[in-house]
Amino acid sequence: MQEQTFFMIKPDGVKRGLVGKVLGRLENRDFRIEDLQMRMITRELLEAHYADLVDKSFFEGIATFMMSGPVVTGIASGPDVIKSWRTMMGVTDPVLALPGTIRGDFARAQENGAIQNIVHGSDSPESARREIQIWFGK
Ligand SMILES: Nc1nc2c(ncn2[C@@H]2O[C@H](COP(=O)(O)OP(=O)(O)O)[C@@H](O)[C@H]2O)c(=O)[nH]1
Ligand SMILES: [Mg+2]
Repeated sequence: MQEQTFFMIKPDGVKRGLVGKVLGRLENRDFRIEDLQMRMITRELLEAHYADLVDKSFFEGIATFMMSGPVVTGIASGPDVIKSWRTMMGVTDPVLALPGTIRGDFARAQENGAIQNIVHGSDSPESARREIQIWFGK
C-alpha cells in the first residue's frame, strides 16, 4: 500500500556523518524523500513526539541525547514504507539489532543513559500521521 512515514536521523547519526548513508538506504529501496529538514529539537517538540515515554525513568537521558545536536527529519513515501523502514532500521537495542540493518551496522551501545541508535521511524500508520503533523504540520 502506498503510504508515508516520518523518519529522523538522530544527533549521533548527524555527528558521525551518516546522513548520506541513511538517506541512500531509503533511495536504494526506491522510497521517495518527500520532505527533509535539519533542525535542533526543542523540549516541546520532543515531549510531543515521545509523549508515550515522557514518564519513563530514562526520559531525561533521551532528552539530553536528542537535544545534543541537530537532527535530520523527513517524510518518506512508497509501498509499505512504514514497516519497511522499521525493518531497515533494526530493533531498538543496538546489541540485538541484526547486521545489515542501520542500527545493526552503525549504532553504538548505550552511553549516558540514552540508547544512541542513529534513526527513528514511525511504528504504525497512526504514529506516522501524528508525527508528520507534529514535525511538518501536514
Ligand atoms: N536508555 C534507554 N533509552 C531507551 C529505552 N527504550 C527506548 N529508549 C530510547 O527511546 C527511543 C524511543 O523508544 P521506542 O519508541 O521504544 O523505540 P524505537 O521506536 O525503536 O526507536 C529509542 O530509540 C531509544 O533511543 C530504554 O529502555 N532505555
Ligand atoms: Mg518508537
